[in-house]
Amino acid sequence: MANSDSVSNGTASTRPDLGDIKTLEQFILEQQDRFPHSTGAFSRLLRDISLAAKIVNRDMRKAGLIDIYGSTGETNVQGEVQQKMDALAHREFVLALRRGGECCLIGSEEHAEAIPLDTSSEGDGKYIVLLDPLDGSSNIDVCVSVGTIFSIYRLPDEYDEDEPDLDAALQPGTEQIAAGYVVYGSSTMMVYTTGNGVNGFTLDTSIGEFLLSHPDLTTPKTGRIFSINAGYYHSFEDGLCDYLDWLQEYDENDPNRPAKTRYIGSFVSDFHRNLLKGGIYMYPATQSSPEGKLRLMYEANPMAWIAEQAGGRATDGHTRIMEKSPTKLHQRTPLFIGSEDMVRRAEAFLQGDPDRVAAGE
Ligand code: FDP
Repeated sequence: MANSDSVSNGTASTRPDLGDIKTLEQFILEQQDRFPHSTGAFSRLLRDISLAAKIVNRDMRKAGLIDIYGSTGETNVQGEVQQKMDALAHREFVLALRRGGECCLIGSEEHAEAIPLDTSSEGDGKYIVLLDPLDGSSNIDVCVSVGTIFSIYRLPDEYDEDEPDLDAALQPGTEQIAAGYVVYGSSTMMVYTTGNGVNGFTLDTSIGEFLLSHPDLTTPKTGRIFSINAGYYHSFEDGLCDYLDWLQEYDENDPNRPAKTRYIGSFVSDFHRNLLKGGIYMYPATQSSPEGKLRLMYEANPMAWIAEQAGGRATDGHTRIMEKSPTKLHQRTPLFIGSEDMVRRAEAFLQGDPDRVAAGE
């Protein structure tokens, strides 16, 4: 965005005028115009998602003032304590998608089964949305950034949109038609891809619009940041411990070592920072989470596609994330995601062949 707010003497001095800004909605419509037979249904679906994100953002900004901190006293399908904001965010996204009518099936971290939506009145109901309504929610009560992750699939032809079953949602990540996230941080940003690059939009709360602020986002090929919960070090496999040791070694020929640890414990926020600055986020198998902790369908797949579209890489250490065949909605996977060279090197260590990637290249 040309002429965006510049900061001088500690104050925002210029504001973009109308000629410089592009709203998310305008951007989506421009993209839609590229497809002559488009019905607009997909554009409306993205609008519904962005509307829910704005409402979640509004509620979250008031979290300390109204009674939405803390847990609901329930556990979700994964056995994790459900926060009030988890439940609220889930409800807002389901409501927005139900009202919009373009989505026939929702899979949410906060619901054991996929949720079929009545598509008889509004919209075409041709889309499936999988989402983590509020990722990193254990951080909410302490004012740390959290996020929403979403992944969109088309309902395969063999399914009826009036009675879609869960199997319709069990598609590999390569079948996604859009993927994105919203980070509710120092500012609120929505980042998404439809397979044609990655674009980021910052919420201007004064006008209630997401504005294009990060067009054609790309991630550095390598970086200096690694994000992992090192508290589990003793339960990591040897190859991973070796990689972590390697990252922390000093090498006069490698400006990226020793690397820096940055771990918020909020996947969206850790991913977003690494995407912009260059780095790797890792959540491997551990003793307590032998299949990894993150969910394949609504955490790993959408972020994997964004990473790849930005020039990065995402694997479980052996297999490309987007090629994994899902067998259940809440399936977990180990995840190594971020700058291409860093993920490749992690894979080389995990596969017992660290010299495959030459040091310092
Ligand atoms: P949370 O449980 O707070 O929702 O996806 C789950 C997640 O957070 C990620 O956002 C985060 O990176 C990870 O779990 C943190 O797990 P650890 O506390 O085990 O590090």
